[in-house]
Amino acid sequence: TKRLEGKTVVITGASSGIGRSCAFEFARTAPKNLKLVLTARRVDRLREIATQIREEVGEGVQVLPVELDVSDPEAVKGFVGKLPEEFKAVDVLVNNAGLVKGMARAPEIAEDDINVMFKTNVTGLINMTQAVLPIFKTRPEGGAGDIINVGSIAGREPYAGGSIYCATKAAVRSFSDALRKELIDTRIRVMEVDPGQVETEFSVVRFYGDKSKADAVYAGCDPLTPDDIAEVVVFVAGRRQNVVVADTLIFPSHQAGAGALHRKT
Ligand code: NDP
Ligand code: 8X3
Repeated sequence: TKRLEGKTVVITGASSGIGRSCAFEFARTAPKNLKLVLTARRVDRLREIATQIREEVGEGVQVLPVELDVSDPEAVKGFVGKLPEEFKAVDVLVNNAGLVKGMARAPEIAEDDINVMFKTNVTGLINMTQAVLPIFKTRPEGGAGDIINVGSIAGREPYAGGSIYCATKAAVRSFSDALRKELIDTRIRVMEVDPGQVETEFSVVRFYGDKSKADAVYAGCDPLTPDDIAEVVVFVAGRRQNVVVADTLIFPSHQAGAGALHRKT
């Protein structure tokens, strides 16, 4: 869509899965004039993605890979200041970086896992939002720009073995809903995209690198692909400025809730 032309889009967690797909989908949708700031900890991967995007859509999209750990508050505070001048006028922030660790139940949940989930999925997302909002607020009518937060079905329907992850995604939901109210007198849009089951590195990370445990999550299922979610993210960003797709929930056809999965045997 032409509406995205000329925009500067920042994506967190762009090195894999949904964030990576969002980078490609924005580039495909606005191949003539777009600036993409791709962030994650694995900057080598971001560089490869930048090359692949250039090969696919050409030079009309400027891609800047930036190493950023969203769970590091100082790094996030410094992020906007360090952006090259031509990438500073951020229009869209996709808060996608996030992770789950383990399936442990209380009182067996490892402190490190609790902390990393909260400081990435919640504090990281809040800090990124606070880093970018001052740019949005410089624009007319109280400000303009898009915050797109990747939540989860897990934030709406908590499940046993996911208490911390679910709590982090419920926090994303509360923060998004409160922020939308705080910004009601602006043109800043706060939009939440909540996926169900998507096959990415998510489960490999959950099971500490155990690929066979990760594969078992999707056995007998036909999960969403990260591109499916990226299409929704780019769709919401591409609506007319007065249209706020505040909330979305996306399942594959065999899913109807966090624990409601039909498996083919
Ligand atoms: P992936 O594991 O494939 O991707 C996660 C991304 O987050 C990676 O690019 C990773 O980059 C990044 N990330 C993790 N920690 C940090 C950090 N501290 N700082 C910066 N980036 C970080 O999983 P998904 O694509 O599935 O996950 C993306 C989002 O989607 C998450 O918020 C997840 O909770 C959510 N989600 C996923 C679902 C699913 O079923 N897959 C369903 C619902 C929601 P790097 O390691 O290079 O830093
Ligand atoms: C990921 C969905 O239900 O596997 O956010 O936790 S779930």
